[in-house]
This record gives sequence, C-alpha cells and structure tokens, in this order.
Amino acid sequence: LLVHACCADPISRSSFPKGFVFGTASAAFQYEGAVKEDGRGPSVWDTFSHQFGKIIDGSNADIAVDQYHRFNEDIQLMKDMGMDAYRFSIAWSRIFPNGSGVINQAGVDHYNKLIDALLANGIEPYVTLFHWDLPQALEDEYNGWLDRRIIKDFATYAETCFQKFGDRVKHWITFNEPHTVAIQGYDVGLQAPGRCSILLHLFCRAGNSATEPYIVAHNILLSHATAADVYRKKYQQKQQGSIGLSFDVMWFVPRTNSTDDIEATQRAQDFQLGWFIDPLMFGDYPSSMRSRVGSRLPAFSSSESALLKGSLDFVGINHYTTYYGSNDTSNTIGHLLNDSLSDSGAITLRKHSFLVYLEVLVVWGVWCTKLCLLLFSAFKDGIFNPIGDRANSIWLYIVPQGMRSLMNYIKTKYGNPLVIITENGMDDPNPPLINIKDALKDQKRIKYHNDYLTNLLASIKEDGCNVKGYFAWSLLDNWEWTAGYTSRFGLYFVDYNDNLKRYPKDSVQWFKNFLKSA
Ligand code: BGP
Repeated sequence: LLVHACCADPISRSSFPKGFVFGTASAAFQYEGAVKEDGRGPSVWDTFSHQFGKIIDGSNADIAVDQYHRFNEDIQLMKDMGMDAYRFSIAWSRIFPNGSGVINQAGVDHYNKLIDALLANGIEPYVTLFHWDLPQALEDEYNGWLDRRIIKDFATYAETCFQKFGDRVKHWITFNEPHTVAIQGYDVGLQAPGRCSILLHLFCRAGNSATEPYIVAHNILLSHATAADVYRKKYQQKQQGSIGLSFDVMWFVPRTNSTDDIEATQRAQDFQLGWFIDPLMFGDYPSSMRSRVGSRLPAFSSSESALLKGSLDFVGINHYTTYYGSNDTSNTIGHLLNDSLSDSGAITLRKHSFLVYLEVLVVWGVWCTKLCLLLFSAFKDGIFNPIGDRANSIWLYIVPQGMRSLMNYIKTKYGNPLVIITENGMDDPNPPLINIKDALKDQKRIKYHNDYLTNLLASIKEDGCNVKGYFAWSLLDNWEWTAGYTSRFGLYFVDYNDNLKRYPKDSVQWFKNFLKSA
C-alpha cells in the first residue's frame, strides 16, 4: 500500500544511477503565448479559455509566460540550474493551422530554433506532440477526438514532426494525460472542449458523459499506436530515438482494509492508469472495465490490439498526489449522473473531480446540479479526512510515499518497464494571497521534491524499479488551465504585474546544489 522510503540521508544527483536525467517540464499552451503570431491557428483551448466562466480568474493564455519570445532567456535558467533536459510540447496548430493540409513553415522554424538552442546549451529536448491544444479546425470539422478521422490527422502531424525534428529530438511523448482529456473534457466538462451530459449544468456543452470519454480514449489510443508504428517503421532506426506516452497517475490507498474498499481501490486504478496503459501493454482494456462498462466501451479489432500492444518504448508518469480508495456502496450518484466516473464503483476518482470543481466554485459559485451531486459523494467519502498535507490546489495532497508505491505497482503489474517521471510538483497560491518575497521562500516545495525524490530513489535502489528520469513541473509559474494564473507550480516565480520577469524561488538553489554534486 504505502511503502515508506528507508533512508533519511540527504539525496543528490550522485545518489541516482549514472545517466539518470533531470529536467523541468512545460506545455505549449501554458507557456508560449503569441497565439496569433507566425500563422498559428486557434486551438480548442483558445476557444474554451475565452468563454465566460471557464477559467477561475477570467484569464486566458494569449500571452501566458511569453516563452515563444523568451525561450533563450529561459534556457539560460535551466542551464544555470544544471538541468539535463527540457520537456516541452509542440502546438499542433503552429505546424498545421487547420489541423491538416498545408504545413506552416514559420511554426516549423520556431521549433527548430528552440531545439537548436536547447542542444547548443547541452539540454536534451523531450517533446510532447499533444498537450491538449487540439486545432479548433478539427473540432469544428468532425468533433475532434470523437471521430476516427482524427487518427489519420494525428499520425500525419506526428510524422511531420519526426521528419522535421527527429534528427535532433530523441525522446517523443505522443500524448500528455489522455485520462485527463477524456474525463475533464468529456465527462465533467471542466476542460476543453468542455462537454458533459448534465444540461442543467450551466458550464458545459451538450455531450454524453456515459459514452464520450470512452470513445475519445479509444481514438487517442489508436492515434498513439498509429503514430508509434510510423515512427518505428520509418524513423526509429535512422534517428535512434524512443517513443512513449505520459499518463496521469495518482496513487490510491484503500480507506479501510475491508475487501470492498481494497477491490474498489484496484478498480479505481484500472479506470485511471489501466484504461490507457493496459491496451498498450496487453492489447485490451482491463477486464474490470470491460465487464462494468459493457457495450459502451468500444472494442479493439485483433489488428488494432496487435498495433497497440508493445507500442511504448517508455512509460511517462505524471504523478502529483495520492487519494483514498473506497467502494461506492449504493452508486446512487452514478445512477443519477449516468457518467463514466460512476462505472468504476469507486468514489475515489469522483472525489478528485469534485475537489477540482470546488476550486473553480470558490471564484464563480454558480455551477449547480452536477456539483451538488459530486459534493454528496465526496462527503460520503469524507473529504475532510485528508490523506496528507495540502499544496495550494485543494486536490493536491502531499504524500511522497505514494511515488514509491506507484513505481512498485508499475514494476509488478507491467513487467518493470522503463519509466520516466515526466511531471511531479506542487503549487503555491498567487499574490495577493502571498507576496513575492514570501513566494520566493518555497521551503514547502523543496521538501516536496526532496521527499518525492527520496521515495523514487528507494524504488530504484531498493526495489529495482527501472526509472530513468525525473521532470519537475514546472520550470516557471505559468497558466494552469482552469486555475488560470492563480496556481503557481514554478521553480521560478513569474511577476505577472511587471513584464513577466522571472525570479528564482529557493527551490532553484536547492536544485542547483542537488544537481551540482555529480
Ligand atoms: C498536469 C498537466 C500539466 C499541469 C499540471 C498541474 O495534469 O499535465 O499541464 O497543468 O497538471 O496541474 P493543474 O494545472 O491542473 O493545476
């Protein structure tokens, strides 16, 4: 369950195996800004963030942290810390403003410059192809991920990136957090394209929460597998790179040691990580999903299964937090809501969504029906019985041992695959709740990284888990989706009131010392 790390000794880079990679992570939409420059087409997140009430501070990412113009400056920040790598994403609509068709050379030029500058400074690029900013044109044309036509368009976009950048990019991540896309985008409707099936819920576009998340997930999985197949057949040998996907994975601990809670905890993990990784490892969805979702869960043909199976060179893990897992005895909420979050029969995943909702509600306070029902189920599960200390985001409990337990789970269940932690971090509040001087003293963040890394190290050294890299989320404070600018995950503080100046928090010095000791 929760495996505790043994060693109290201070850790440093030299405690980790040779060649272990340290970096920071980012995403195009959260960092770049410059949304109308050099021929970039709009994405679903441009549309969504400009709608009233979607983002808790009413902000958008038109400027974000302006990395489109300041990447050289930001690369110096990484270099100064001694980071080995940088994970960033390519904005699909900079390469194909309409999602498909004619390539936008100015977009290609931009990423060439970024990649070249990273390499010139000794920083290895890790590139995500899809970090949520789907070209709006594809949403308009055929409803984006809901339509199988997306598979071909994604594969063409991915292949274009392999062709243009693969001589220098050796680590490809096809998708960031497909589980988040399916649930937040198509079940609860909190993220783009904001679809869900409760029409009274003022927040979302009409959708069907009981079916759409599964269709979207299915098409994302097939898009990954198709792109990975193209990479392996045409580029991998020549370019000598690898291809993986980043999963969002919380760790779950049974609330009690009753069989019901233990089984529900496993189901929660099946409906989170298993939903996406099982098809890529074993060729099909977990059996608990197949039996509980029934005909609403799309099926893979045998050739699709073969394409999916083994299509990961590495497993990217975005891990932030741990939750209790508990059985949903009555499932009343599930029957009322008729959504995919009820299918697991575990309250666990719903509670996470509820906490994200609550965060949004604090500012806008209007979204009603679904919220009340989520509230009821979260109370049933005891939201005021947190599993750990909290960061700023109320969904983010700090439970470092969850990292070690999760690594062991992956090792045992999936045959010790190569794992890279592609995100891990915590946020502070935004001024005026905290002033800049205090924000720079981020001892809590230092402890967070130290303790999560200690547990990661124990999983490698003592348990034999095959982990080869760690990326902190995030290099800079940035535009955090629904939370807008209210949540600060950066190692560097960004002053949104003064020309986006970057200031090192104490955690920068901590990482510097940690990384120096090679
Ligand atoms: C992950 C995303 C990141 C980042 C992070 C912080 O799920 O991959 O893009 O945003 O979460 O969480 P949030 O922005 O939801 O507060």
